[in-house]
Amino acid sequence: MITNDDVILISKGFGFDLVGFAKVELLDKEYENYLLWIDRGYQAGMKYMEKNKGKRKNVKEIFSKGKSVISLGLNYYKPDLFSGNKSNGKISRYAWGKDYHLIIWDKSDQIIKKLKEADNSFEGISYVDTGPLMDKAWGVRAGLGWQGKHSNIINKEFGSWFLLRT
Ligand code: B12
Repeated sequence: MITNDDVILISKGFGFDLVGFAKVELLDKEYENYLLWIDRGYQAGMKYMEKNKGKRKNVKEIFSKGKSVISLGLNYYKPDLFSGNKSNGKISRYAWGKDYHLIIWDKSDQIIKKLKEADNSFEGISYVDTGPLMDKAWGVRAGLGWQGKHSNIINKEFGSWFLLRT
């Protein structure tokens, strides 16, 4: 049987800095706030944020066998500064390297493969932005940190300079 320690060890082996676990439950308060957010039109042109409401509330609608949500954080902070040349635009640090989706997809596919090798009965699916999953809400429930006023998760060690994989 896979233990939390196995998941932590394997995930950290693939470079994730934060690993947390939450029980699969309905998102209640978070879901109500998401509905308020939509009602107020904060999604602006992001039409995809209005879709699949049921799945956002109930992860079992995405993966019915799921018992736990694993939340992973990957630190992307780099101390380098912007050039200071006013003719250059500024690009957010998370976008300085290769597309993070590709990097994280690859790592998490490999993590799932390793967990399956350790215990053939292990089943899991993972998302990075691509599905109707409330990554921040799950990250908070999994103990990765708290939601700051800027709405991202802040962790005592890494601040909010990390990307989430759920
Ligand atoms: C849509 C989206 C955006 C949108 C909207 C941002 C937003 N506030 O949601 C835009 C394009 C602006 C954006 C920008 C950025 N994003 Co973005 N984005 C997402 C995405 C795809 C969905 C987020 C979501 O569900 N929003 C819905 C709202 C409802 O969620 P929320 O803001 O957390 O709302 C909660 C509370 O704020 C509160 N609340 C909200 N509204 C209201 C209203 C009322 C009345 C009340 C009482 C409460 C309340 O309750 C809500 C539920 O808990 C996630 C990936 C994912 N699938 O989760 C990445 C994600 C959140 N983004 C991320 C990042 C890194 C960024 C940027 C920093 C990138 C950059 N450098 O530009 C910026 C940060 C901007 C900011 N301050 O939010 C990371 C955050 C990692 C972390 N440490 O938390 C994520 C998780 C992607 C990832 N895989 O790592 N993003």
